[in-house]
Amino acid sequence: MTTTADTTRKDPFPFFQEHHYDIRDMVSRYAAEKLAPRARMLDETKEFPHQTIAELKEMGLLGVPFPEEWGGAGLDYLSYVITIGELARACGTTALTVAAHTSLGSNPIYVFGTELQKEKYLRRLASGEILGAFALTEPGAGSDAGATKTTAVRDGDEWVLNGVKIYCTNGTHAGTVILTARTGGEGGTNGITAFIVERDSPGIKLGTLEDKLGLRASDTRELVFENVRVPDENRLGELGSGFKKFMQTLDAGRISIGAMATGLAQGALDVALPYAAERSQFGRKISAFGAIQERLANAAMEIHTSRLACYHAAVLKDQGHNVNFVASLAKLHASEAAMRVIDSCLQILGGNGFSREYPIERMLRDAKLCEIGEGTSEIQRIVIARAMLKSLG
Ligand code: COS
Repeated sequence: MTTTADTTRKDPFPFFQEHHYDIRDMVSRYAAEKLAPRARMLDETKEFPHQTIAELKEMGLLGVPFPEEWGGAGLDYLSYVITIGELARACGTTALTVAAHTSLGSNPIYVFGTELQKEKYLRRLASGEILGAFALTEPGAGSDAGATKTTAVRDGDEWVLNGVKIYCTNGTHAGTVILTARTGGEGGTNGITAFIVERDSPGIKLGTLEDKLGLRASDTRELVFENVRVPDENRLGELGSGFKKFMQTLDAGRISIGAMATGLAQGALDVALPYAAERSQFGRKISAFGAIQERLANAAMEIHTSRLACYHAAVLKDQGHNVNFVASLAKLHASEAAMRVIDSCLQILGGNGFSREYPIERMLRDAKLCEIGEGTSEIQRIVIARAMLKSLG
């Protein structure tokens, strides 16, 4: 079957270096051969993809943007964003699992961690020995991330954590959880500190495992912290700096959610394009109808602009720029475009698109998360508008 995978692989990007083409080809091939055939089963059984994670570990894809000295692949953020896009093209669950592990569960330790924390945790995370999770959201602190109620109270050389975190991706299977807790003050974001907690620490209880619309085999878990003791050496950064560290982490993470949305949209077009070229109605291939051509062209345009926005943000991040504004732009555009593209591709297939025999209905369900996770579209618009207003001085 001819797919747009072949077309895009030939497309050169002016800012790609050889290793970007290499990783794109490697992940794309792996995703088409191994992930695509498993994706429906994962969606139906909701079974966490342990086998896939083991394979990704072997391929060095669980620590793409981290230096080799810390167990990573020694590549850049653009390589990581390319990886997430190609994984999502075949399996959204796998892409989200890797994204949460890498940019949320591991990157804060790489960026903000002490040498000891990197030695103890980053090496194992980046090599894929353990998975990482990130716990920010609470029942009363969703978009309003600063409303964190989880507390950390100092007791000698330790901190005692109490609280409830929800929607922790990889929460069940992670080796470490990076979380925020209130360490002082009655409110406000300056009383929040970040900690690295070992997932099997006494006092961590597994709460609800979410049953979701999409990304059904991705592990989304409530974690309950009851008098969990964490050594002060596991505090990630200065006291009171946790909110800002998490915001910076999300700035980078949002690029990968944009890439995931783009990959899902590409995955839908990969199915709809050859379908339109092969399917006949009224004595003609449906690709001969203007209505179908318009859908195909719009899908290609939206995917192209989404991909460029995500790659642009990733390159700026690799160059050391603040990506707050461009990451939100990329995520917002790519996630909303993905919903339009996948819906349109589903429409091209008509009844077949609505059927579970084809993967597009799953991609539509999976893509919805990209408009919500790591900050809703409403939050992205707040971030973008505030950045523009701030630039006025
Ligand atoms: N990088 C560094 N610092 C940041 C920052 C960023 N991206 N965003 C905000 N800050 C700083 C601000 O500069 C401010 O610093 P000062 O106190 O020194 O002035 C502080 O953090 C508080 O910022 P702000 O007043 O903007 O906080 P708000 O409570 O208004 O919240 C939003 C800001 C809405 C952007 C934030 O709550 C958010 O991103 N919410 C969505 C959370 C989310 O994505 N959840 C999904 C989790 S996925 S597991």
